[in-house]
Amino acid sequence: MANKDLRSFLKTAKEAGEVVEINKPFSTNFEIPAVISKAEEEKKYPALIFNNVKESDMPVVTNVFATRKRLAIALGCEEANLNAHYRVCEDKRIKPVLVDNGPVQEVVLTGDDVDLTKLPIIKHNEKDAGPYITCGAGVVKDPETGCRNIGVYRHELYGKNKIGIHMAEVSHVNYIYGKYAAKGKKMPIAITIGHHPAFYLGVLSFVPVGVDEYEVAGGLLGEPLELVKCKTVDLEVPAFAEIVLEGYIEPGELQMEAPFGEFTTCYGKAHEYPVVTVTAITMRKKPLYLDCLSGHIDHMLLGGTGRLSVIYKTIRLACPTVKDVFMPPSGCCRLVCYVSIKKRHEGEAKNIIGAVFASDPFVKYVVVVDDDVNIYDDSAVIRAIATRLHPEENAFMIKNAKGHPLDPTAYNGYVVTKIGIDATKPLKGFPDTVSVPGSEDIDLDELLGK
Ligand SMILES: Cc1cc2nc3c(=O)[nH]c(=O)nc-3n(C[C@H](O)[C@H](O)[C@H](O)COP(=O)(O)O)c2cc1C
Ligand SMILES: [Mn+2]
Repeated sequence: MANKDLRSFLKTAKEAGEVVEINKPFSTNFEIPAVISKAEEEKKYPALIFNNVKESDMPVVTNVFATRKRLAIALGCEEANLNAHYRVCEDKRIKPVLVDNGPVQEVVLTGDDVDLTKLPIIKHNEKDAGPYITCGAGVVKDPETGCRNIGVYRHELYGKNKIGIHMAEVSHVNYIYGKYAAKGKKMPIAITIGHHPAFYLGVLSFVPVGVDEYEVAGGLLGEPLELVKCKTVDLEVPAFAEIVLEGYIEPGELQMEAPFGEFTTCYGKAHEYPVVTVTAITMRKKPLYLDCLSGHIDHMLLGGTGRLSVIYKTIRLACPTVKDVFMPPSGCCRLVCYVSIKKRHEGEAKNIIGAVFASDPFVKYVVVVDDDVNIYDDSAVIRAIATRLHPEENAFMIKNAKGHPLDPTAYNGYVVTKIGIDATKPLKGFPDTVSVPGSEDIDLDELLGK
C-alpha cells in the first residue's frame, strides 16, 4: 500500500516549491516561530523544515497548514475546489486496518527512558506558559461504547513524563473523560505527532460524538489508515506516524494550564486542566517533529477548514443555491463567516445567517453576498457591504448569544453579541457593477512584461 505520511507529503509539497529547508541552527525557544512570524509580515507562508534544532536531534517541521494551496495539495485537488473536495471526502468514511507493526514503533521508550524534554517542543508566543505540543492528535475510547474519538488538543510540557491537556467543554474528549472521571478510572490516551496533513484535516472534522475520526481521516487520505496497537495502553495509533506518546489521565490530577496564544491572536487565560502521565514514547529511528504555530495562520487554517464543511451542509437546508462559504484569516478562520449565494428570493440571506449561527456557535459575524463577489477577498466583501447593504433593513444584532469562550469580547464565559449582514443586492432595480469590455482578452505579460 502507498501509505501517505508526513514524508510523502513533504516530498510532493517540495516538488511544488512549497517547502523551505533551513540548516542554520535555531532554538525551540521562540527562534523557530520568530522566523514564521517575520515571514508572515512579508506575506510569505512556506512550510519549513528546521534541520538543525539547538535543543534536540529531531528536525522540526512547521507552518505546513499555513496556506489553502498546501491543504489542497494534501487532498489532491485544486485550491479553488478545496471546500467542495473536503465535503465529499469527509463523507467517504474509510475504515482503518490493523497491522502488526509499523515505522512509528521502530523505537520504543518506556519507564525511565521516557524523557519528553528530548523532543523539540516549542515555546511559541512570548507570554505562553511554557513549551507546547500543538500538533498532537489524541485518541481515547468511550468506556461505554468502545468507540474511538480523536481530536487535536494542546499539551503544555510539565516534566520528563508529564504534559497538560486542554479539553475545551465543547470537545468530545471532555465528555468522554467525564465518563472515566465519574467512575474514578484512569483514561488511556495516545497522541500522534506528525502525519500527513490529510490525516489532521480528517481527525479535525466536525462530526458527532460516536464517529471514529480515523475513518474520516481515511476518507480524506483516500486510503485506509493503517493502525498498530500501542505498547502500554489499549489504543491504536497510525503505523506511519512520526512520534506517538502513550499514557493516561488520572482523574483529579489537575494543574494550571496557559496562558497560551490562541487562534484569536490573543492570549487565553490560565485554568486548571488534567495532566497526562506518559508511559511510552514510540517513534521512527529518525523522526520528524511536527509543530503548528498557534495564534497564527497555521493554526487558524488547520482548525477552520473542516468547520466550513458543516456550515455549508447546514446552509444547504435553507438555500440550495449557496455557492461557497469561507471564514477568512482576518476573522481568525472562526469568528467571521462569508457566504456567497445565487439569490432567488428576497429575505433568504437572513435564513442563511440563522443557519450559520446554528451550525457553528463560534461564528460571530455572518456576511452574505451575491455570487459575483469573491469571498476569498476581504476587500470585495467590504465593498459589497459598502455599496449593497441597507443597514437598517438588512443588518441585525443578536445580543447575549452563545459564542466562543476564547473570544476576547466574550462575557460570562462565552456570551457574545452576534451580527448578521445581508449585503446582497435587491433582486430588482439595483444598478449594474462597472466593467470594461474586452479587458479579459488583454495579455498583460506581453504589454507590460512579467
Ligand atoms: C492546532 C489546534 C489546536 C487545538 N487545540 C485544542 C485544545 O487545546 N483543546 C480543545 O479542546 N480543542 C482544541 N482544538 C480543536 C479540536 O481539535 C477540535 O475541535 C476537534 O474537533 C475536537 O475533537 P473532539 O470533539 O472529537 O474531541 C485545536 C485545534 C487545532 C487545529
Ligand atoms: Mn469526536
